[in-house]
Amino acid sequence: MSLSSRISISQRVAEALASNKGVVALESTIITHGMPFPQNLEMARNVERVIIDNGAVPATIAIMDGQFRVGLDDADLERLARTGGVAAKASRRDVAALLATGQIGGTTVATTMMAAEAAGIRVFATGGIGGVHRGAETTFDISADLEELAKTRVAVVCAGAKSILDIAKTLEVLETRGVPVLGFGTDEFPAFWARESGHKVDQKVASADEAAAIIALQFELGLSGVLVANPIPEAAAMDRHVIEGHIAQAIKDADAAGIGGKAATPYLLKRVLDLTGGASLKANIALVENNAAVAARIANALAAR
Ligand code: PSU
Ligand code: MN
Repeated sequence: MSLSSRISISQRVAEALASNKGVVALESTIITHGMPFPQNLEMARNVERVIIDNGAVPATIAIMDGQFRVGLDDADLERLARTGGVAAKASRRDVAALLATGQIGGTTVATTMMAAEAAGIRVFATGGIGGVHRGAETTFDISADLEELAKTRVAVVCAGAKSILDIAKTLEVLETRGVPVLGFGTDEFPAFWARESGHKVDQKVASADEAAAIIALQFELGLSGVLVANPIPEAAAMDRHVIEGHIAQAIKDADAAGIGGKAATPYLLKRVLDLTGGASLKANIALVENNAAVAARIANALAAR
């Protein structure tokens, strides 16, 4: 029993995997729920372009027409981007229902990892992962992304975690679940829009080759996924204290509006976007492109081993 009966891999991605080329998986909740149209479509296309420019093959993943689609073509990318928040936000618990009913779903980090592993893709680029929400001691809101990192052998390149989350608790859970966190060129765990969070990573890596060596051994030993934390480029980074103020406001607004559960992350992202007058969206796009470039280099280094 496995996911393979419900996975449809595009020809381009299948050929790349068969010839041992670097392949980078991309999630699609960031397209459906993370950004408004048309910026989401533009971002999705640009990120694929960055991966190609760095010598690897992109594989955007989504649930469509009763299948996990691995490697969307441009028409499906546009269909997904236009569907936006009307699509389901597909977490692990939603998979069977969405596949059985043929609904369209943007895959989160967790479900994108599931499909990537099943397809034989070892590297995945995203913006930020889900984690432990602030107040989780009463709400129990801890993203399924952390569980998936603990059991699925895929390396996820992200810009750390947004401080809409409790970063200290997120790092604690990653430690408990045995997930290594590699800082790409840094020993500081980045906070998505800002390069610093005040928290350290377990291991700093100086290059894609160094990251690939650890990732390859982690998978060979059958241990878990790996989180690669890659800070937002200096030029695009936002002031940590300014963004903190907006996040505090957004969390207050979410509480007042009674927003929780799977709606929490999309609501907070949208609220921060409004409060920063769109600046947070520009930074978000820049960091995703930066992660795609690093993921492509790591995927190529893994393929060359
Ligand atoms: N962070 C972002 N944009 C996003 C997400 C996270 O900046 O779109 C999405 C990712 O798909 C992530 C998901 O896997 O939110 C986590 O949601 P939850 O906290 O409900 O598990
Ligand atoms: Mn949640």
